[in-house]
Amino acid sequence: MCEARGGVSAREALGWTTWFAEASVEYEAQGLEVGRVAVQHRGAVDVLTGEREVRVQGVAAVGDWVVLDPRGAVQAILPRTSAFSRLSVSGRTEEQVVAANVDSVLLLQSFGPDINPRRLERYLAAAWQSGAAPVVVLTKLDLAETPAEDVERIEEVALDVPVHAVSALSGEGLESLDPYLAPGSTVALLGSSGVGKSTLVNRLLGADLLRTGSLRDDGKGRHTTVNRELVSLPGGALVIDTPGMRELQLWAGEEALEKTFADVASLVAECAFADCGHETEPGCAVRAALASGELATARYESFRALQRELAGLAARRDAKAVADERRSRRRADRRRGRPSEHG
Ligand SMILES: Nc1nc2c(ncn2[C@@H]2O[C@H](COP(=O)(O)OP(=O)(O)O)[C@@H](O)[C@H]2O)c(=O)[nH]1
Ligand SMILES: [Mg+2]
Ligand SMILES: [Zn+2]
Repeated sequence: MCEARGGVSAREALGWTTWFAEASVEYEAQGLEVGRVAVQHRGAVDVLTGEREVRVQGVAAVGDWVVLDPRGAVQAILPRTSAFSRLSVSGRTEEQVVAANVDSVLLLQSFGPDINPRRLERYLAAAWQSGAAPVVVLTKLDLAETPAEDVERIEEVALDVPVHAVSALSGEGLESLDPYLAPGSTVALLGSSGVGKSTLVNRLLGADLLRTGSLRDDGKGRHTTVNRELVSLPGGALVIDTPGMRELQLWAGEEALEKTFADVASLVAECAFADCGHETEPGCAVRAALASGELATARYESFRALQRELAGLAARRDAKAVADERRSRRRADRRRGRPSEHG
């Protein structure tokens, strides 16, 4: 491995840590090359090894560390430290990893009509599920008409998650992102199309590397980012830009929801009955908080809706697991030349 400035190896500059070194010992002993996925294509990925960039066959997420086989294909994906995922848009009950091995996930909304606490709750749930630290970034501060009120509305649902207001145009507030951009750390930018993800990356890069949407006549950003891509900033951090998502269907569990709604969860814990349905039971802390206005009705309804969504997801995952199991048993029976006993 070639040494770059300050004793940081070319691989460390890509976010390599002892976690990945330990996970790849066996592969490296076989002389196999390891690299980090920078861009995802259909059935192929662009991999940075620190010495070169290669396009190889295989499926992996941006940010993944992968082992390359000698023919130039992905042989293995090293265990992830974190992964921001969504329910696949294919219609199948599958996880789609949007960004892997990320330290912080920056959840972007732009000031003005894009400010949406309900959408943020959804992104926060996905962020808590990822294992990376969530951070909220409100963009286009230069266009904000009521910045203080917008920040307040968002802080109400962000709870202890930090909220930063920035403008990629004027540069205002950008220094507040410095703590997440330490050398070797990876941040992923997530949010609807047009919130200014690519513009922010370009600003941090100090160069117009990523395509951004020029304003259309209707004032909305165009959908321009087609690939998820990982770029290194001059300061040594790695940033994953993602294409805007029209909607984020959750791939998450109950724990992520409880972190997102820690305020609701602590009320639930105060209910007199452990299995309180928050409907008619006496001593219900949730109903009391709704009545006093301590808990906003819209937030509680949002919590219930996401809870139902995740319960539906869990049921679909269970059903799929059963179907998969039955299919693989049938295949094994066929291999043994026996008529299937499993329907
Ligand atoms: N006024 C203003 N416009 C911005 C800012 N950041 C991005 N934009 C504009 O918003 C549009 C969408 O930006 P883009 O970076 O492509 O959004 P993305 O889809 O999230 O990557 C473009 O026209 C940008 O010029 C900002 O801080 N201030
Ligand atoms: Mg973009
Ligand atoms: Zn209750």
